[in-house]
Amino acid sequence: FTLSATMPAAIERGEFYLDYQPLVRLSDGQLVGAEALVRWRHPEFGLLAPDRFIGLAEETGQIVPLGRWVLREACRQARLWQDRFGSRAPFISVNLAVRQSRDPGLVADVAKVLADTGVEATRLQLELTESAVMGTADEPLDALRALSAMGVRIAIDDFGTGYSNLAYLRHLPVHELKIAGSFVEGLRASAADGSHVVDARIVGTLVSLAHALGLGVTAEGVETEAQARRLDDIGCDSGQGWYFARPGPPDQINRLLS
Ligand code: G
Ligand code: G
Ligand code: MN
Ligand code: NA
Repeated sequence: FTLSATMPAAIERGEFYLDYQPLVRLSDGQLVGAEALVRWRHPEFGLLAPDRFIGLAEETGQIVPLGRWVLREACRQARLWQDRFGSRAPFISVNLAVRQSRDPGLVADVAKVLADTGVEATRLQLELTESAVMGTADEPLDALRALSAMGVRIAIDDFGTGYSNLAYLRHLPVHELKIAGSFVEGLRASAADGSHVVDARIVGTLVSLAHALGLGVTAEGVETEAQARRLDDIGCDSGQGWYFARPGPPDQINRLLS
């Protein structure tokens, strides 16, 4: 409703901001990346989480200007980390809505933001859902190929919850699979129906699949040390979740790297 109509003005007024959640290499605990997560400090409704407005923004098309703002803001921050930490700087991971992946201006937008902010393309990762990359249209795929050729990393978010065509996945310009937290949860739970055993096997299979395809793999929703250890044992490359850190201001990343 009105929430979406007011988005452009809200961008202008600086009501949106980004939190960053660390992505950690499981073998040695090194912070390697940071996922940017948008929040809206609404003057009337208070602090709004993305699930309150991202879907709405997708429906109305406001996601395109909002996504452009997110990308620019994330890259502005990435440049600060690049200057401050050099080769130890985390790469930045930005979520792209389906509608953005189909926007004809996407590749030019990304190229311009990288040029304007001076961020190396290899320090930017874009997270797309399975439905965004598995679509039948060629345009989004062409865009992903162009981005990949520039050096931008492409990750599939919430992997395992959509409809991935595995034969097709092989030919996609994708670098990373992010395993949905719902599967990772099974690495700690002990459900009476034994579903946790199945989830653990699924995680193992997804990690093997990623590596067979030559892709990196990140587990989301890691909440305990035991989960992190098991994921490392399974061979999962990276983890993200409350066990390492909640999404927070850029300063949290600065502290973790200092
Ligand atoms: O921050 P939180 O854990 O509440 O995020 C909830 C959801 O919102 C996640 O699925 C995340 O992918 C999505 N999200 C967060 N920030 C953005 C963004 O900038 N763009 C898009 N398209 N989705 C986002
Ligand atoms: O893009 P994506 O939907 O994956 O965004 C990550 C979402 O998951 C964010 O809303 C973030 O706050 C949430 N999240 C991050 N870490 C954890 C965690 O360890 N456990 C749970 N339950 N949620 C998490
Ligand atoms: Mn994500
Ligand atoms: Na996700």
